[in-house]
Amino acid sequence: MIKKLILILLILILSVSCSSGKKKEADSTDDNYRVFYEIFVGSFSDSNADGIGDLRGIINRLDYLNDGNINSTDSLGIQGIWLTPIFLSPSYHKYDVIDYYRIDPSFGTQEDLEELVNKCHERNIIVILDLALNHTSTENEWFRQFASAHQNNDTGNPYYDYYVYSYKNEGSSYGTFCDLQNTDQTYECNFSYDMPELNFDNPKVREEVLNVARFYLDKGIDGFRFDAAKYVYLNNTDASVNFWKWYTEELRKIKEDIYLVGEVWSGEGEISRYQAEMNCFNFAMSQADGQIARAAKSEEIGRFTSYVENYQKSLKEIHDGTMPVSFISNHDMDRSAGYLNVANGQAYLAANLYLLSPGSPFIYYGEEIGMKGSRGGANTDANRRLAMLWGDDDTISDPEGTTYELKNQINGTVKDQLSNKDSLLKHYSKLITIRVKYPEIARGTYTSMDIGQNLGGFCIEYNGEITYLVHNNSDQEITISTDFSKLLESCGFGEATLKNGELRIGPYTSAILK
Ligand code: ACG
Repeated sequence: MIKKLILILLILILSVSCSSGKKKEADSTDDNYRVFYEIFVGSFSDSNADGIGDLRGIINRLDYLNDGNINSTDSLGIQGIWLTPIFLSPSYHKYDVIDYYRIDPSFGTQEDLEELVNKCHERNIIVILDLALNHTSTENEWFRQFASAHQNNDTGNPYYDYYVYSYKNEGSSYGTFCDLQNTDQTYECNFSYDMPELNFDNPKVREEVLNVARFYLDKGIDGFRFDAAKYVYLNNTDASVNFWKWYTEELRKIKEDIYLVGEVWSGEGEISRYQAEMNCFNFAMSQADGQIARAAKSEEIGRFTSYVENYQKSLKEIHDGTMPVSFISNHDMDRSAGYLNVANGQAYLAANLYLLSPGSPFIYYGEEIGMKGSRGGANTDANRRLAMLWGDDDTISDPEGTTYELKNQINGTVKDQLSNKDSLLKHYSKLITIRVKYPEIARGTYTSMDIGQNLGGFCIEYNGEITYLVHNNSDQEITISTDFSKLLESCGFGEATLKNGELRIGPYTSAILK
């Protein structure tokens, strides 16, 4: 009996001491103003030792992505995941789909997807799928039927009009056409001969693509990234936009709060045409010559802040519900650690510039550890999609065709960075915690402030309150006299302090103030 009592007492003492650390707090975000994380599925984490990343690998890494505690410093805290295509496909990138209703066996099963989605929802992470609907694989049953119908002149075959075709002698005023074997016809193939383009004038094709989305929404998927959105009617923006208007309206009827983001990789004028229907990636922010990198490399900060202000304003004019979608890089781009220095702090400020900004920013997997990878002389996209550098026993390996050398990875692995409190990874984790703590960062109205020297920032208005955000985009500490009354947070390569009306702000560092 006494032994039992001692045991109970011991358990009580232990549980009290365990809960006396930092309080576990869940993220209560209930809208789509979230931080997303793009996972190139085949390169992220491998659960079955075949070297290829898979859905179960992602499930195994959920604690790394978001352990359910917004204060956790060992977890990133992302609130949404974009999975690059996961359906049956002959390629490693899977943008050419054979069957939209089958998960590629190298990635797992429908049950794995359901489990992943359920486990994500338990942690308040939403999941969006990449829908490459503009084209399929030539191995897709729809295309096989289409090809055979044309070869046999079987115009009664229901698949005869599933793809865009033309006659060889007619030529085309737009796009690329490939010869359809054993016929006098060609089919539209803008990306590759084995990626034929669907015919969206055909109501049956429209019904097919709607059914695909419906199927995955029924499984609990929260939204989609639309691949190659401007190609559905290439060089006919009116027709393309009309298609997306119809499609997104249908999807919203199924799920009102769906998260939709279109990939319209063009100049801002063309992108803006699509933004009345859905969010669109803001390409002007991305890559070496984009807004983020230029500001992080100490170019005039005022140019960046006015850009953010004007972009938000212009979006509000197009459609109030559409949000900015900032990012530095994705799987089609050279990784940012190739042009933003991690060791001197530039990469820290770059993270501030897009994660402390309005809307729903996207982090490309590996960005948070300064992973490198660029097309290089071999000119291959595989180098931009290298195996995640876990630094543990993950059996993930690089995709086929990779030529990038491991010795170039100078910024360390996840394991290295988790044990270094000043690492880029810890910085990303802290930034997301701050973003969740101050809802005005994602949702407020930004007005640019020009403070002078290399200090620039915003006055953010939200629910009748004002918060200030200041960035130092130089490699020097800056001190100024100010009227700010309180320093709420600082984050970056250095520290910030506010004393007796004097704001000191470290190199490549940002401050949130009242
Ligand atoms: C998507 C996917 C991509 C995928 C496909 C095909 C489409 O993300 O992984 O490729 O399913 C174009 C398309 C995009 C497409 C990329 C790869 N991305 O628009 O939809 O190609 C210019 C053009 C863009 C072009 C871009 C890159 O305008 O249309 O993207 O170049 O080629 C400034 C300008 C901007 C200009 C850029 C760059 O920003 O404003 O207009 O963009 O500079 O110069 C899949 C595989 C690939 C494979 C392919 C066949 O992933 O590896 O190669 O299939």
